Amino acid sequence: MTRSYRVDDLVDFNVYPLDQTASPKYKVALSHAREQLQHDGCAVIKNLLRPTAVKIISQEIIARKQTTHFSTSSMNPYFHSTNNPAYPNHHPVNTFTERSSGFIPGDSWNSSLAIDVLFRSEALTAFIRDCLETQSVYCYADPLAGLTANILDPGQQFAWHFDTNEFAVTAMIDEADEGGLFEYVPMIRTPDDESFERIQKVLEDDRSEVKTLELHAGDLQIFRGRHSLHRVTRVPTSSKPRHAAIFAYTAEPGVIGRVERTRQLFGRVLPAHEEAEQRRVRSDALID
Ligand SMILES: O=C(O)CCC(=O)C(=O)O
Ligand SMILES: [Fe+2]
Repeated sequence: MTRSYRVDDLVDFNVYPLDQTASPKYKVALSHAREQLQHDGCAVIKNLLRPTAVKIISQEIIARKQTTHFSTSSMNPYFHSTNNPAYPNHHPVNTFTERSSGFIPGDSWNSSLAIDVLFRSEALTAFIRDCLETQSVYCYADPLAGLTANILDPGQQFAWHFDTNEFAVTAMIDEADEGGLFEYVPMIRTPDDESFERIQKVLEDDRSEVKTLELHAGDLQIFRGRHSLHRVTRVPTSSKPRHAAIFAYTAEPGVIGRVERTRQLFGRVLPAHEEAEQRRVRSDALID
């Protein structure tokens, strides 16, 4: 399928010259993002998308909204919904919160769409690598979870959780009028420390470590979601829906999500998930 858009149709290279890494404007944007990421694992690139790109991607999302998989469930931060007797009751593994939001899956898009052009753009991926100060940034190879739109219809929320993939990039497309806020606790766990006690406090509504992000339509958020607990607060029934494009990246190439989590998020698995389960490619040993 031919591409109908180029990255510079979607990102104004006069403002963010992703193609000119030696330019002063690029360097300013880069150092600002790096500072934010070093500080708390989260950076916002304001108005990265042209207003026309926001409109186009909004239409692409709305046109595929009927393919959203909504799966209301009570889940722990690791996306499990059943009690685990190996852990006590007042423990993150056995603390369950409502998740009612849904995803438009990766196989709803095609390469002619603006959302797909942006996700797979070498210029954007290179900028993200630069921001994260690593060479290891690969588009998440999962055919359903790599490129998604997160949908919160009125009344819905996305519970506290950790991501499977190391980095996520969110392009805010349609904001809620109220609620639908992204909240996070920066770097609450590390590959060697699950931090169950601090996590339990957050799940019990201790707000002392919680940050709320200002994210508006056209902004891009770069986020280390594997180590920072995060959620999207409820969109009230009086609000319009919240739609965000989610670009998932991994530190290793070829990573595919687990069968159980895929079934829960998307209601189905593809042969690629079954195969990957046999030969798991993972970059850490965190519980999930
Ligand atoms: O919609 C968002 O802002 C973030 C969603 C999220 O945390 C996720 O998709 O894992
Ligand atoms: Fe997440």
